[in-house]
Amino acid sequence: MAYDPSNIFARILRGEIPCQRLYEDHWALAFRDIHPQAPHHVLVIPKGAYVSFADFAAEASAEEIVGFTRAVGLVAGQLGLEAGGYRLLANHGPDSHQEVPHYHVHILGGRPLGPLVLRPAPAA
Ligand code: DGP
Repeated sequence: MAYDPSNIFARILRGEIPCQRLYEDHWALAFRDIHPQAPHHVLVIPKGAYVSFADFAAEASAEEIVGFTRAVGLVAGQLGLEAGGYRLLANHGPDSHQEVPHYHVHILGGRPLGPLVLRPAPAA
């Protein structure tokens, strides 16, 4: 799938749309999810143009992968989530219900999240 530069996170990166920014460095931008599912629900996105995790894992440079991963860890730490714990989630493709085609990691935390529960499969 080709990268669509008009996606909403690309527009946030270009400053065309506001966000509740928590962290930014050379590799990543972190901001609060517009529909929070937990007391802390933050999205961390790479600065580079990658559609999803699969694209990032295959195409990003080692520096980008390290820089981005460190940024995710830094943000989780800055939010004070290390002791209590947090969940990382990245959706890839239609079965995952990925909505925004720019790679992003969700950081979820701030309360006990319970086990990961998915919707049951629709009846055949
Ligand atoms: P996903 O399903 O993994 O693609 O999650 C996309 C998330 O992005 C979803 O939780 C809602 C969030 N989101 C969508 N549009 C915006 C926006 O304009 N601003 C912010 N802050 N979050 C957004």
